[in-house]
Amino acid sequence: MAGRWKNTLTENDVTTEAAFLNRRQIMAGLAGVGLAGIGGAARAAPLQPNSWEDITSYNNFYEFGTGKDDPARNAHTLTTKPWTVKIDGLVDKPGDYDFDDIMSKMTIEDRIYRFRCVEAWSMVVPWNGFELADLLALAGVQSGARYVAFETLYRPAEMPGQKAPILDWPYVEGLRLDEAMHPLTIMATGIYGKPMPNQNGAPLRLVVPWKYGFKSIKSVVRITLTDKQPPTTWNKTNAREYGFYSNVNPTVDHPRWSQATERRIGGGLFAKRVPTLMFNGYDEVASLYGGMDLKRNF
Ligand SMILES: Nc1nc2c(c(=O)[nH]1)N[C@H]1C(S)=C(S)[C@@H](COP(=O)(O)O)O[C@H]1N2
Ligand SMILES: [Mo]
Repeated sequence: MAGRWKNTLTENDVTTEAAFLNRRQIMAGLAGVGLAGIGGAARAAPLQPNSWEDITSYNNFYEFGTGKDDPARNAHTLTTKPWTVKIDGLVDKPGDYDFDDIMSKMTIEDRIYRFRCVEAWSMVVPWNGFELADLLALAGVQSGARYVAFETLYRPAEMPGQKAPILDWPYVEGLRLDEAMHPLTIMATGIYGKPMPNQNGAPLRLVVPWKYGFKSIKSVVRITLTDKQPPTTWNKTNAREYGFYSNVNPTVDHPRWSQATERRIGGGLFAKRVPTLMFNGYDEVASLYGGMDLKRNF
């Protein structure tokens, strides 16, 4: 359990973003924090984290209902101990990885990230978690792997939303291997130094801050390395509206609404919408998409 709850900051401790800057982020100089003067990040809205209340009461987690307040109300039924993550496919060491065992091997960091839902609302979340690349290294990625597929728990007895065919359960997501290996991509295991609340995807969920929120799959039980682009839930539901990449892009509108601006949760009833930034402000990922037509590969 070494390091599991080494981040004991509470909400009250987070007065400035500097409180959450850790050494690794400073060294990297690019880990998505709003350091003035570093590239596009300087243009981004200041990273004043949303409150614990905002982050844990306004959620999308259709396994517990489709209303924004349903997950907070219903997700207490989810049991997360014991929890195993099956890592399989093109890896050297496939198997069932115990959550506590994973935690004992990973370095838990603080990452304050902007979070932008495809529905055009946003938050700033002070996550705790580890880099997905470190977990994949544990399993040993084989040379033929090109994509990573993710799967959420399927347990209708504890996830009442799964009793209705709202989505094609279990919820699945996917990344290209280079996206998965990018240092900004984390498996989040907590918020504000507390274990991940059920409604936010306990005990561990993906966070890919430059992509729309639905890519950040919750309560992950399986990670599969493959050589083919995996199916993804919202793309299966409506391929015209939700692509595989789903990078935040203010110049590519959703067929039914503009993506140029966003509503920051917690800003109050009369808060102005703020401009949405390309890659949600994480310009350092642009090189992953060199030569790609991002209007076609939305
Ligand atoms: N398994 C699962 N993961 C999911 C979802 C879901 O319904 N089921 N919703 C997605 C969407 S649309 C968003 S915006 C984010 C919301 O994360 P949050 O509730 O922690 O803000 O979770 C994503 N991950
Ligand atoms: Mo979303």
